[in-house]
Amino acid sequence: MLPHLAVSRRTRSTPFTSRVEAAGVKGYTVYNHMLLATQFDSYEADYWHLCEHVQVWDVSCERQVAIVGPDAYQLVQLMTPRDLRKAKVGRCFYLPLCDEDGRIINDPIAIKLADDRWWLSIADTDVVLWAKGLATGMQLQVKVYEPDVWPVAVQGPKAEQLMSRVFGESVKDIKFFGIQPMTYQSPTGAVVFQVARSGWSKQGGFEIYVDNAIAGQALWDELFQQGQDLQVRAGCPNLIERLESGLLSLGNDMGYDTTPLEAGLEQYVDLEADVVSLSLAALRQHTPSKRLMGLVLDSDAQITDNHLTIEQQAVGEIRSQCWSPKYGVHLAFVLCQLQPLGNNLEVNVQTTAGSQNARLTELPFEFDKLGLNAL
Ligand code: THG
Repeated sequence: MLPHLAVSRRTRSTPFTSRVEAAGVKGYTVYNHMLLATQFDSYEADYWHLCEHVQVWDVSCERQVAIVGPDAYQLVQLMTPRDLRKAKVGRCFYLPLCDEDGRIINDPIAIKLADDRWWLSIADTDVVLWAKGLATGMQLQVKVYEPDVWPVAVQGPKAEQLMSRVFGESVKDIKFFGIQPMTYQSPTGAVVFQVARSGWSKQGGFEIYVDNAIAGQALWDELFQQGQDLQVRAGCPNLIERLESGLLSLGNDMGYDTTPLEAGLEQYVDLEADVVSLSLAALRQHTPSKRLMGLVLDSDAQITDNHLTIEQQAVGEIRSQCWSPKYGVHLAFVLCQLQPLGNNLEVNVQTTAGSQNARLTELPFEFDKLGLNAL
């Protein structure tokens, strides 16, 4: 018998769990102490459907850490090395959160809802505890809590078409990483949800921050009714799609063992900014010893070992990997040790067909430059 996940109150369900199960979910992971679907059909079938149609994802596990009060900006800025002084209300920001050594604690999407109200839409670590500790220790005037908000993502090339049927044409005016309140006419009356153009795929789409479970369930059902002819399906973040798109997964690809400069997130670090941030002093002094890179293995043999070697010497490890049906190669995110690696871009990977050569490259993958064409 396959091991199964025992679900209890600790492995929190969501308002959509019964619907996800009715849609035939095949696997779960636990993320922020909450259920997250990993698979409905095969990874590959889920992938092709996501790239061609539209999916509705229960991403309730992207919990919100609300930071509310006159010192809200100060606390968010303390937690991130990204300069947020010019952040505007109604915008989302991808942020590394880093500790005093510059190590990554989380990589949320921060949402500025008002000057004194931020949400951090977090990845899988307990940011609320750290944020509360900082607020108490620094005597900041803020409330820090996890509100009951259950994000629903609508992803895929037909997402805009489906969303405009449910929320009206004006949903099309939301720009990438913009967020605005949108009205949904639920069977029990009008409700307003924050809607952003974002999501953990590069197929286009939106995220709806559901803060009313009953209306949210009606919205879920409405998305499926309105999307029938668009072949809408329940889905979830997809391993293949996110590797092809270069989206990092905290705890897999980077985390407490990496700084944003090692994880390739330097574009979200403002070393020169004159702001009060816990990690900036350490990051200014920091010389990276590792680098998260892409790996292309032109073979369909299975990878049997996570180590990358050059002449038997370990130079890095595979953090996430998949078979890309679009490019006909294995793709991986690998954490390389810069000292033994040097300038080498050719490494060995152990597979069921023996030791094979693989190429290292910068992330995100540039398939054109790699000479890889979609099959
Ligand atoms: N949506 C919401 N919350 C989340 C995620 C999400 N919380 C957890 C996790 N995902 C956080 N991690 C990421 C990682 C990448 C992106 C979003 C969240 C992302 N990156 C784009 C990119 O890399 O191209 C854009 C970044 C930018 O231009 O600023 O979208 O998915 N609500």
